[in-house]
Amino acid sequence: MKHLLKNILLASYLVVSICKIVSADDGYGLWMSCKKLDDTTELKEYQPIFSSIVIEGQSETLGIVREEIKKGLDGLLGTNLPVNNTLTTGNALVIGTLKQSQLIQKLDLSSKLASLGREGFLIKSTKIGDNPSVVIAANDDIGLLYGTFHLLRIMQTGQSFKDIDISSKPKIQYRLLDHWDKLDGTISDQRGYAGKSLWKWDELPVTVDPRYKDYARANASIGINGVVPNSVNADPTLLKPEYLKKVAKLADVFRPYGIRVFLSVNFSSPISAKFSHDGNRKGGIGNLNTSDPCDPEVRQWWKDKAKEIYQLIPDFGGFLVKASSEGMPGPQQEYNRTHADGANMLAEALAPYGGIVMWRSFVYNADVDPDRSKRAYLEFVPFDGKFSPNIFIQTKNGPIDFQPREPLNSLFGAMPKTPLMLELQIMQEYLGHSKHLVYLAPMWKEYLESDTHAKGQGSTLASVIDGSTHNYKMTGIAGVTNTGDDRNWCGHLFGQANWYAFGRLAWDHSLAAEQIADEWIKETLTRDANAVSTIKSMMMGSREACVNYMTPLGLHHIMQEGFHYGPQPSLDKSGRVDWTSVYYHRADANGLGFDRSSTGSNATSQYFSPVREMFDDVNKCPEKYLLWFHHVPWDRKLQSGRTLWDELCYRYYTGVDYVKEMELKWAAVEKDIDPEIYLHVKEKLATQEKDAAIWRDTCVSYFQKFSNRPVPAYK
Ligand code: GCV
Repeated sequence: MKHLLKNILLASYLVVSICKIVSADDGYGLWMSCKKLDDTTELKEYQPIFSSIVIEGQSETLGIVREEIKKGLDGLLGTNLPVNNTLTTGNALVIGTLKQSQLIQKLDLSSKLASLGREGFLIKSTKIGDNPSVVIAANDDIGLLYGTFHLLRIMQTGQSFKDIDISSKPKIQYRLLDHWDKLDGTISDQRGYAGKSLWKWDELPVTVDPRYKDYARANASIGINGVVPNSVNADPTLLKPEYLKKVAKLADVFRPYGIRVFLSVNFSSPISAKFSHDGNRKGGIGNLNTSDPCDPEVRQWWKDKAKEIYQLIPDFGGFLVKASSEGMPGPQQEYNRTHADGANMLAEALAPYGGIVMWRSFVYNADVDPDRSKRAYLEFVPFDGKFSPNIFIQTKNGPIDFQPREPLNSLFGAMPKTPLMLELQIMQEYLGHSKHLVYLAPMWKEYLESDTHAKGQGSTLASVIDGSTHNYKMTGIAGVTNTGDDRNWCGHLFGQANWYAFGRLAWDHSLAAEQIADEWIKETLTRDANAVSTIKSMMMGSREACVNYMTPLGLHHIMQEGFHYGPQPSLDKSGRVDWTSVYYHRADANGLGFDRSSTGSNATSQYFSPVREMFDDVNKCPEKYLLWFHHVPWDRKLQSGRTLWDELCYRYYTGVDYVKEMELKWAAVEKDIDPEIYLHVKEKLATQEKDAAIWRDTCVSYFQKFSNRPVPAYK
């Protein structure tokens, strides 16, 4: 009897465990799992509208549209909908282009579609005959794919189709993900926070990992249309014929999803390997003894290479270049040539095929200018108008390097004749890697809405990069990706929200960070209204909390050298000052902060008036940038009424408190979250709390040595 009872207990334990395993969510499905809607009101509205799907026409992309809409609708509605080529029943969802669909042609949509370009779409409730229907219409199949994903988003987020009439097209033309992946599968400078690279170069082109398709699908669902698969610290090997065949295979997988492949290239590629002297950073795979951009043989080498690439990849996008930066070769030191000389040479090679160059402005040089933040402006602004029309200058949001908070990079607005492409970082290199929950959309919105005043009030960053301020002929945005081969793609489940938000903002920078969070939570985690609002409240303040427990009030770059995770406000072991924390925070007995005003490095002069005067004046400078632009006395009174020292401590403490609140909020939504995801995030939050406290305690005790004041009590 005892034995029997034991067996029954064991059997029930196994059943429960298996059920848990089956129902558990490992995060692989991202925001696209389209689980059955459990809200009966929504089902009641949606089910009768969609009794069949009609798609006229044939193409690889339309095949994907068929696959996605069927899988999505069946998943959400719990149906098994027919997908037809013609209308047979009433109440259909009709998907088609003007070119291929007779049903769409009859609907008088041509004038609306005329303004939507190749990638835009419309979703509209209408009548076909006497039957109420919904249509997705576009000028091109890729527009239909974007429209399909948007329709599923509408349903996943529980919006109504009553009188729906949506027209959407991207505000920015090139919307890219940049990988920092190396050919050996690691990520440049140990930035692999979500495992190794997705690309298995040794298996390609013979074996094509099915995950490439899932990656393309996820990107297409948020409107990404280009991928740079390799690091800007580019290994020239990728330009060898055998590697280009591998790249071509990736391009074949991505193409029907509307995604083009671009490559990071090493400026010294044309040089023979025997002349290279710093491993892959210095080149080369060619047979020349120079990569001087003014040398006719070098120019020909790039033209031949471009021709070879386009024979394999007819829609190849172009080159991304990190030149004369952090040890990467370039036109300057080696050949005494300019950025324009270098970029124009590559642009000339790509132009016949419609390719572009994304030349990065991430440069700094201790020997030339003691304030690193000024360097890009000094090196690039004089060349405005000297770059060929198919060149972008790709520029990081801030003047230093993806810090938790920086003011806007002064280059934006200052190059009216050269399209600037915005480079954001999704990867959280300086914001807790994949260990911290930090929702980045509020930070990106802060930059996008920053007003450069380049052409008067309203010349926001968004209007610079979408081309409206200076009438740029090309527009672009790139995100350094946080994806890797971890099962859940991003290491931290909430890292997915940043990938998602980047794509959504690249498509439409006017979307609110809160709306994007709302969508992502409903698509990924739960549709329970209370839980959605709790999780949203965690996400929305998480970036400010991170700023507070790492680098409040305009502090920056006080993390451990190299690894960029924990705090290191003191000198490193070498005792070197340049480019270490001590150089950036400048703490002394009088106060704290880097004087970049007109009494200091005068970086403020690089901004347009009245931003320049605002940053320059310690009384007017927004406190979030205070220590970025000013060296401020410890006893100076801030807006809160507290002194600088007290406010600094206050911020460090409230930052950590926010993480504790997130833990409580997460515990409160446990019942609404998949158990595997719940535990995963719970553990990450515990690590975040511990490490945020290390930031606080290390920085407060370090700065206290200079302020020589007690740490105030806040509780
Ligand atoms: C790929 C920072 C990062 C480097 C990165 C560099 C860049 O310095 O720490 O890992 O190099 O930016 O953007 O080129």
